[in-house]
Amino acid sequence: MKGYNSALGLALLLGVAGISSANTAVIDFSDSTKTADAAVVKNADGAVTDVKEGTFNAVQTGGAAGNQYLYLDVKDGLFTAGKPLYIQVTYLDKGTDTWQLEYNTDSDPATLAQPVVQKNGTGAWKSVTFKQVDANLTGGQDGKADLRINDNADGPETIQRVLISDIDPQVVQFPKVDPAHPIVLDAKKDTGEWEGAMTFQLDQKEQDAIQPSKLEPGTFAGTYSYKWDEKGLYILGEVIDATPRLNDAAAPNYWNGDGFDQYLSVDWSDPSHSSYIEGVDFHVYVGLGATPSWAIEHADGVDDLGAIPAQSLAIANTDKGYTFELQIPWTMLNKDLKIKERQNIGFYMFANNSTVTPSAQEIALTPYKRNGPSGNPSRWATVVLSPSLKVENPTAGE
Ligand SMILES: [Ca+2]
Ligand SMILES: [Ca+2]
Ligand SMILES: [Ca+2]
Ligand SMILES: [Ca+2]
Repeated sequence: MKGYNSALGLALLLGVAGISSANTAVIDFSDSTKTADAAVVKNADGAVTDVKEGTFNAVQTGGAAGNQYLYLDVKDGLFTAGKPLYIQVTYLDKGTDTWQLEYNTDSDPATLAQPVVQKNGTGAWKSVTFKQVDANLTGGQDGKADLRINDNADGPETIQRVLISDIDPQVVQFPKVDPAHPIVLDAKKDTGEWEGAMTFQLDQKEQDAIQPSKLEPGTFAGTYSYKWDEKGLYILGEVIDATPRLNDAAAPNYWNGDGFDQYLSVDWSDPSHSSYIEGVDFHVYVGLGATPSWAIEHADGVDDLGAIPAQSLAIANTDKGYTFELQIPWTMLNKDLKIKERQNIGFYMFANNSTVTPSAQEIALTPYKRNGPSGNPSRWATVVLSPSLKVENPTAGE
């Protein structure tokens, strides 16, 4: 979690998107005055102990077979089955063992929420926000619990807070391009051009969708900044890469090497839809090899667009990797598309790294720990296209 405040995220969505009713339950072991509509269930295999880590109170699971759970009961009827449910868990990244979230659905009272969390022993508090679209919290677990943290009996988990909401606590805004400082695609960050942008910092092993992560500290990291205007979506990538621009993937599979995947849904009225709708949902493969190239996957297939034209991309090698500025024109996705201020879009991305030739997607860093975004918009996050020129919470990522 990098400077990201979930309460602010909720406030932003309420204020910016005008959604008037959010239901949220929270159990906060660090500040019990914030606990609402959720309680621990003391089953025999869920005997947690109170602990203090730094200045934060938390609970710790047993860590061994027979006592490996933290069970939670959410207020009955608070959440409607079939709507997206967001479950944000704040945990201590201590040890290199694993844990997983299990929640009540109609088919299984202990359905696994992907992904299983792999810890990396940094000793820092981290958070992960699961998005599930099949939850039905009917108290199907022991003691009428609705969900549980399973420490996988491979070492205990220290949990500070669990927040459950039917709106995304991670919602972020992309600011609008400042007409006084237009974005010039020249692979240079000029004064004012990218000021106030939404920025994702990707440099952690736990951000890697491919686990166990091959990320070696210092060899690959990226800062990806976003703005928008009526013409398109703008992306600045400042990438550290010890093996820069390795991408010789055969068309159209430009995701299979250095570059990035950009997922976009331009009608986000239903964040739970789980297959692509033509004209709405897109997966842009951006390859940043010697000849940068792109392709768009959509409901009806994949269009190979070949080399990225100069009016859409500028890229330059740097002493540590590469820097690029890219515009994805809205009309490239859908020729009739009219994007409006304050509208929500569905969003997901991977920053891809290859260290080998022929190139491969060996590392895929993402701000959102929601596996399986390809072909499935229900795994994507919500972004507000803000009329502001500057975002209030300029960094996100877990
Ligand atoms: Ca309940
Ligand atoms: Ca564990
Ligand atoms: Ca520039
Ligand atoms: Ca590379």
